[in-house]
Amino acid sequence: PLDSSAPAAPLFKVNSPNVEYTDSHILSKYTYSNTVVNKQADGSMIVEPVEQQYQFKTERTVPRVGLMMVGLGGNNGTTLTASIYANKNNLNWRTKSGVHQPNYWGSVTQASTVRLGVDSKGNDVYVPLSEMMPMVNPSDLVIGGWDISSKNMAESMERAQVLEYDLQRQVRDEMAKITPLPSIYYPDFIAANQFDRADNLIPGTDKRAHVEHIRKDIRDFKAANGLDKVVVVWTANTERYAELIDGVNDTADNFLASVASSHDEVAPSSIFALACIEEGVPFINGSPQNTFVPGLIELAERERAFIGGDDFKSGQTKFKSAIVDFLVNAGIKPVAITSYNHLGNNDGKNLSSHKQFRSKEISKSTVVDDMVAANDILYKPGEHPDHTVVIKYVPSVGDSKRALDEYECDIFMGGRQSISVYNVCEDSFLASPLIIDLVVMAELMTRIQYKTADMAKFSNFHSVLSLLSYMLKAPMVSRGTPVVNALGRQRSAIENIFRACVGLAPNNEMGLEHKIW
Ligand code: NAI
Ligand code: DG6
Repeated sequence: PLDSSAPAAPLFKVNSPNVEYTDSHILSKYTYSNTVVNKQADGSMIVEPVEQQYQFKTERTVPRVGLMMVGLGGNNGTTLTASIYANKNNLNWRTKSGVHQPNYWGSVTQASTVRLGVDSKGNDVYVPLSEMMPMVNPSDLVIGGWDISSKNMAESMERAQVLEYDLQRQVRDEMAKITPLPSIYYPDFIAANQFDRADNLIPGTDKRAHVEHIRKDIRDFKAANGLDKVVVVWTANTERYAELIDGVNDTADNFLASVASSHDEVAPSSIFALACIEEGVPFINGSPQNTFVPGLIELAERERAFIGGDDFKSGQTKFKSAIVDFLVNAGIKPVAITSYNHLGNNDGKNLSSHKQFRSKEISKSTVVDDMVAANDILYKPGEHPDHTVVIKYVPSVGDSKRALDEYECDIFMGGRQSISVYNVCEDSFLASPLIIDLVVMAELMTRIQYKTADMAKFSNFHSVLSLLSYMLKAPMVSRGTPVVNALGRQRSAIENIFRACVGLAPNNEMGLEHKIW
């Protein structure tokens, strides 16, 4: 008989003296090659290739995982929950264009492949990214969470107007069984126009008591569903920025004291993050606000808890982080990027309020900084393209967001190139697969450890999960680390770290075998 606790057989096994598969772990020895550049006073550079030995240890058994979403009853929460149910039960639904099957398209872990290597004839061999490492199957996620709106998930799904009616009809009974847990509402943090839906609230104003309430919710959910692990994702409304105040949220201890005194500048999202840090549960912020004030980041590092953020990178920004990378690397100089958005869902309604819009404007505007800074032939130090972001609420387009971008570029010999992009997409269909990737990868990171030659024992990766950058508009990185926004580089990081964990060299595009006699 099959042992149900044994890890599933991998699609491929690496045959190398540097890799060992035990019943419980994949162990790899890996040489990390880097290039250290020392700039000299005269402007010249001394460049040294350096190598460091690493060991990686990955737990092979995939645990039973719960996903708890804050904002469960919103467009993303309901779309994702119903879609997972549809995938799990292989539901088909009919529209005027025919019969549709469920899929996980838009998820980099579930619907993309990576080039594993070449076969004996030199042909590329691709495997699903999800097969590179032992990962959670999204259809196995147990879903729960919180919302300030008391509607059950069937009612919320209907309110969202995202999924086709024939699919809604089929998942309705299952969705109706889930009602979000009451949540934390500090009215000042989200738009006043959200007041009407706030009828499912944890009582009181004691912020420390709110943390304890959320911690208990997580423990209860875990116990009730027999879960090994939980990951929490904030997909609730965009909040305004919390003011950064010395003595209030600048250090871990000051932040904890501010929670204890229920300081006004502690946001609901920061309460959730704190509860997760204290429970040792990964917390990911899918919205743009500064949930992770400096004191909270310091606390996560102190507790060695995993955090990630900020703001799902779904349509316009994902495109921008690919096209600007392409333009600048092609030697073309974007001088102005002008981005208009209009959308008619509840996210758009909340963002029609200035302070919440401002949070989104910041996260949407920082995405080209590293690409511009990388090319000092095109840009003088400190020079930056004009970058404008406009968001308007137009109820009649619902979840189908319209994004219009103009890239104005300087080209050869004083020429000009204007590229205009019109992107129409249902926002929740783009964001939902990102939530899957964030959960699948965050959970996986809890099972990978590393060790260098001078370390006595294995350690987890850094608390700030910068590997999640591909899915996030304003990627959070550990202190002193440069932010990478370029989409291609972000994806390479995922692919190559997974390769390292199974003892494979990074993918390169040299293709030497095809370029020599
Ligand atoms: P939504 O407005 O439909 O859903 C948000 C839900 O959060 C609502 O049901 C609301 O009642 C609930 N909520 C508000 N405050 C809460 C709190 N303190 N605790 C629990 N629940 C609370 O919005 P949608 O479209 O689902 O987006 C969610 C978030 O994701 C927004 O902040 C949005 O800006 C962000 N986002 C969405 C993207 C997309 O493509 N859909 C992409 C990038 C970010
Ligand atoms: C208007 O842009 C509303 C926002 O919530 C966005 O739809 C969302 O952040 C996705 O933005 P992007 O730039 O990743 O498509």
